[in-house]
Amino acid sequence: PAPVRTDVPTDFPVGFVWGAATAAYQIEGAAAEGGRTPSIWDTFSRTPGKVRNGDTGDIAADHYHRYREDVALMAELGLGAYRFSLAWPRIQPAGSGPANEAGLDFYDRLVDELLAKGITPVATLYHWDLPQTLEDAGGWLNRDTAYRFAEYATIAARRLGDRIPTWTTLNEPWCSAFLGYGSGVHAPGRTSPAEALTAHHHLLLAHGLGVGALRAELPATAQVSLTLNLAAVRPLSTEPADLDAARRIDGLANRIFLDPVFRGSYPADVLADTAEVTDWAFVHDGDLAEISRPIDSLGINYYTPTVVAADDPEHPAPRQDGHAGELSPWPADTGVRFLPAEGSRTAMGWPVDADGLYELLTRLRDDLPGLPLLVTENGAAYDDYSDPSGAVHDPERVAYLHGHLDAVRRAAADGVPVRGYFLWSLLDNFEWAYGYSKRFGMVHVDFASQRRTPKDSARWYAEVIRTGRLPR
Ligand code: PNW
Repeated sequence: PAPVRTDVPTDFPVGFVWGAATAAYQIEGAAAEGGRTPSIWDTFSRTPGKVRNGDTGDIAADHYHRYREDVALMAELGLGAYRFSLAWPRIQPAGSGPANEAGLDFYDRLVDELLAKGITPVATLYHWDLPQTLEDAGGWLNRDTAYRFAEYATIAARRLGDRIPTWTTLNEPWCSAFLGYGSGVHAPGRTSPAEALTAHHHLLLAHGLGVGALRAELPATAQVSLTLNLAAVRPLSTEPADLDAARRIDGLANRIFLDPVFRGSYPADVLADTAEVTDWAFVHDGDLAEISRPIDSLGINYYTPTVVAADDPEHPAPRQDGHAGELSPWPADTGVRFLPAEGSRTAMGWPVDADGLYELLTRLRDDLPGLPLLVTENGAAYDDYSDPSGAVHDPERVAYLHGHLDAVRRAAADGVPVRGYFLWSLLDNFEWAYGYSKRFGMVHVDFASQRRTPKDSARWYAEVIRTGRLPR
């Protein structure tokens, strides 16, 4: 390869972190090894009809046994950082009480392997795999789960905190609350708007208590963060009714998280919009002070924008968002129609629209001045194809990444303090309710042989990392 010139500026800010992301249940496998107990996703994936083809994470990408090979792959691609999640049921199998040394040992080995290759570990404490024992006690409807989470955070930080510089409490609590308790397409598969809001608040409480627990254990230099899948909400038109639809969804998707975490209060309009669903009595005195403990950065996951319009009274929308047959995840009758953005679709059916990422980043620059941002997930599912030589081609993923990295570059140039980018995902993996039918990896996994093959997108990304530039 041509030597990289260091005398000319790159496209991205100095010190920009180039990474890739995964999550424990989606890649580890070894579901019954090393003292791990079942999580709500083991239970859910075993419930007929919940996951496509009856797929489970029992084996997944077998990362638990192949982590050395996977870290070697990351090093070959030149990754500066690796975002992964810790499995609570590995580290604290009963969901409370004693730590499981064998579980901690696995992450110990993984972290040491990363550090030996010069890759910075970025750990997420909770990427949806709640110990089933805690679900049996009420799961996220039980306030006590938030306190159990803080205990688990303490255990993890005590053992790994000397070597992991960046910690994230929760990944996408919107999905845990509203897909887990609203539409029911994620574990634990419940369908109650009131429960979704209860779970939402207890997840935020867990975040706040978790931040406190982490700060008490970690060195002062450690970074503590939260990852949200904020919606890039775009009204269909500037008609007042469409703008109001956008306000409602912005409230239920974004401000319902950002206001408590960064301002210490729930938005008044969201409380009003959900008044028929709940009286919010689950919010106790002192909770918002806990939830709004300062954090060092915000992680955002972005895939596609959310285009909304006022419901048409002539043609009222059913309680659905275009996901045929699914209940709405929204916790109130929103009176909103969800429309697809223009543009091509990924294999998930999600429209490709990189401007949404630019819009989201600049909005956060304006609303939360000075807060460092990380794109903790961005990427796309596509069917890839291999040629007779065994090479795996994924031109649509390359185009998707190019467009979205350009949006990050533009945002940084326009003053957004965006400090890094984590591609979702390093490996093809268990895509939740879609099982193994959707491939998000830049590295192909043959789930029969567990053979890894970097796709064209991986080579493309490695070159972007090496040069700090997008190809012209
Ligand atoms: C995120 N939605 O999930 C997760 O953090 C990853 O684990 C996942 O593999 C990735 O995005 C791709 O799906 C989401 O329906 C799942 O709005 C569903 C939604 C959003 C994010």
